Amino acid sequence: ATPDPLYTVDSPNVVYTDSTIKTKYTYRTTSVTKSANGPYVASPKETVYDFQVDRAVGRVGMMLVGWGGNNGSTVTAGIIANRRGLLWDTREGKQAANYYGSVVMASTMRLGIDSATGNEVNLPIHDMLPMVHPNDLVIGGWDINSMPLDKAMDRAQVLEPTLKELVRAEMALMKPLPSIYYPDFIAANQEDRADNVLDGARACSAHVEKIRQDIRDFKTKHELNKVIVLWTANTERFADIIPGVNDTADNLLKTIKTGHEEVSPSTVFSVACILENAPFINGSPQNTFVPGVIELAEQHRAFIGGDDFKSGQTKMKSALVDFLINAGIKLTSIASYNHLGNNDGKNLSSQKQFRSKEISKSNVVDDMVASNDVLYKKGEHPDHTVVIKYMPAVGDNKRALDEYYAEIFMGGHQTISMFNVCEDSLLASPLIIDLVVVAELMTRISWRAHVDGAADKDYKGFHSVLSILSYMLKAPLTPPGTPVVNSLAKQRAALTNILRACVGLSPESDMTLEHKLF
Ligand code: NAI
Ligand code: DG6
Repeated sequence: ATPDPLYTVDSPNVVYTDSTIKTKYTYRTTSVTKSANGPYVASPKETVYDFQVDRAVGRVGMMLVGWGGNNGSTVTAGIIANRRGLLWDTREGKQAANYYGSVVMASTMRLGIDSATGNEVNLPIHDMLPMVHPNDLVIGGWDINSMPLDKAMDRAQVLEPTLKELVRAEMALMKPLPSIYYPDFIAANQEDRADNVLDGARACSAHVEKIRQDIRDFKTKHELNKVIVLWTANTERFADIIPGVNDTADNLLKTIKTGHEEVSPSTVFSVACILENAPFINGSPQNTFVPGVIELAEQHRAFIGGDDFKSGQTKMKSALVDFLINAGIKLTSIASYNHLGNNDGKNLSSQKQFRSKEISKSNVVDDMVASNDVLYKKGEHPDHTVVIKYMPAVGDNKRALDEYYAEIFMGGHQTISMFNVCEDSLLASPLIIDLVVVAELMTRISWRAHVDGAADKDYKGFHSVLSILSYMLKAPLTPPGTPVVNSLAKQRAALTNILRACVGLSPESDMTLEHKLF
C-alpha cells in the first residue's frame, strides 16, 4: 500500500487522485541572444508542462551485475539490516542500521517556509514523491563468481563480524546467477574468480536472451511489477567505437549476432535490459553505452543511466572545484592519488581497466572551467592527474590524497591538500540505493507540453538517458547533444527541483526575500 504523504500541495494547478498526482507547471528559463557587435539580450522564457506521477510504486526488484563483489554484498547486507532494524555490537558500542550516505534516504530538502514561525520546513527527499523504500527492494543478480553472498561478504572484509552474523543465514541463501565472461574486457588477474559463467565464448545473442529470461524469471518468482538492473561488476576496458559495428542500434544488434569482439558483457546486459524494458544503470566507468545502445534505448523508450559511482574523491572534487571557481579563484592543477586493496583495486592495476577509470575521474571539472572566461581563456584548462595504485594491505579502506593548487589575488597561491580515508563500499552502497530508487521513480513520471495554450494529446516519459542521476555518477551520461553538468550543487538542485516541479512547486531560489526586504 502507498503510505500517506507527509504533505500535500494546495494549489489550483495540482490535482491528487487515488492513482496520480497531476500538475500544471510553468518552467521559466532565460533565453540569450547576441547580435554581431551588440550586447547580449536576455529574454525570460516560459514553457507550460503537465506532469503526471503514478502514485502506486508496486513491487520492485533490484538485480545487481557483480552481486558477489564488495559493493554487491555490502548493499545487500545493508538493506537486510535496515529491513530488520538490526542493532549490533561494535567496539564503540551499539550500532543501528541506517541509510547514511543515501541522498534520497538520509538527506532533506526544503519544502517551504512555516507560515507561523517563518522557519524552514525540510523533508527527507524520499518523502517528496511516492518512492520505493529500499527496505522493500527484492534483491537478486549475477556474478561470474559462484560464491553465495554470506561468503562474499566475508571476502569483502567490509562489515563488522557482529553484523555479519546477524544477516549470515539470509545471505547464505542468496546465490548469484551465472554471468557473461569475455576475459578480454576485465583484468587477467580476475580469471580465478570466473567459475560461474554462461556457456559460449562469445555467444552474445544467446547471452542477451539468457539475461532477458533471468529478468523475466526473477519478476515472476517474486511477483514484481518492475526490475531495475545495475552494473556493479568489475570495470571493463573501453570498447572501440567502430562504424558499422556499434555506432547504431541496427548495427549493434547485427554485431551481437556475430559475437564481435568489441561487444562487452556490460553492453550485452544493457541491450537485454532495454529489450526487457528494465532500467539499466552503469556504476562503472567503461563505455557500456556505445552509440548503438543509446539509440536502441531511445527506440524502445527504455531508461539507461551512468557512468561510474561518484563516491568519495570525485564527489569532493565536484564540490570543491565548483566552490573555487565560483569564488573567483583560479584553480591551476589537481593531483589525485588513490591506493586501495580490494578486488576493484586489483582489477584497476591492469592498464586498460585503469584507463577507463582515469577517463571518468578526469573529466569532472570541464564544465566548471568552461563557465568562467574571466579566469580561463578559451581552451585553457587546469592540469589534472589521476593515479591509482593497488595496495592489498589497506583492503576496502581506500586512501585518496588530493592536492588542489590555485592562483589567488595578485599572483598569490593557495594549496589545499586533502586526505580522505573510508571504506569504499560503504560509500558506494547508498549510491546504488539512490540510483535504483530515483530510476524507479522516473518510470512513473510522464509529461506533456502546452503549445499555444493547448496541452499535447499524449503524455510521454523523460528521455531514455536519465541525466537526473548525475549527482550519484562521476561521468554523467546525458541525452546526445546536451551538456554535461558536473557541479555537485547543480546536480542536486536539478534532482530536487524536478521533484518539486512534479508537485507544482517552483524551484528553490534561496533568495529568501521575505527575510531581506523592509
Ligand atoms: P568487486 O571487484 O569487489 O566486485 C565486482 C564483482 O563483479 C566481482 O564479484 C566479480 O566477480 C564480478 N564480475 C566481474 N565481471 C562480471 C560480469 N561480467 N558479470 C557479473 N559479475 C562480474 O568491485 P566493487 O568494489 O564491488 O566495485 C564494483 C564496481 O564499481 C567497479 O567497477 C568499481 O570500479 C566501481 N566503483 C566502485 C566504487 C566504490 O566506491 N566502491 C565507486 C565507483 C565505482
Ligand atoms: C580507486 O580510485 C578505485 C575506484 O574504483 C574508486 O574507489 C571509485 O571509482 C570511487 O572514486 P571516487 O573518485 O568517486 O572516490
